[in-house]
Amino acid sequence: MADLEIIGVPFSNYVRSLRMLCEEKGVAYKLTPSRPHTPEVTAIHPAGQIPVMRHGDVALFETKAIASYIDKVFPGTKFIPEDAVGMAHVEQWVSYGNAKVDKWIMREFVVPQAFADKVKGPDMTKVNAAVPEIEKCCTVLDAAIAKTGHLAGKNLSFADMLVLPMIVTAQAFPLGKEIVPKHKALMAWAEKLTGRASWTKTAPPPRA
Ligand SMILES: N[C@@H](CCC(=O)N[C@@H](CS)C(=O)NCC(=O)O)C(=O)O
Repeated sequence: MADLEIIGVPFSNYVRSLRMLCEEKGVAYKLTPSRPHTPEVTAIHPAGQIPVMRHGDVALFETKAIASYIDKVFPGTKFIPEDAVGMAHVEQWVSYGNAKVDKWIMREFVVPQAFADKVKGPDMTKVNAAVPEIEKCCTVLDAAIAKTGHLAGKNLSFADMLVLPMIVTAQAFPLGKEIVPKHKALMAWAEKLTGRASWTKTAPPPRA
């Protein structure tokens, strides 16, 4: 079988989610650490976002589409179930992760702080406005996880792998460190999953 290539910088949460899936399935892959909007990325993603993927003649963009492809094409444990309900639950939590968790934690909270103007500092009006929304996300995730220990059904799925990096990243910032630990099931889930080899093996190198 052709080599699987995941294209995108290792500190992207979405890149990490796909790498976790490969590690969990035991799928060998090559990581090409390209930034968004570079030629090798725009050749595949019309909006220049990472991650993108190549596998033989197949080129794909959008994390969930890539994950579905990898999970179906390669042997090993399925992290997106094949039954209708199981599959829909994974889809549901991936959509929620993208629409709400990524929006409020990454776009409205982490990015304004991590990439703040060095002189002016972060736009704390924007950051503070995200706080109640992050609280809501954590409450929703906590309630779902409290039922089975995972987001979708009782087993580890790609939905867990998509959301985990976002929840961990939130805690790298003081307000996130206050909010997330108030949610006990969510914290226990994060602690358990960050102990897995799929997490430790996909740690990005320290930023230069
Ligand atoms: N919906 C996309 C989102 C991917 C995404 O937001 N990637 C970020 C890096 S983590 C990116 O490429 N940002 C640059 C941009 O949006 O222009 C997916 O699921 O793959």
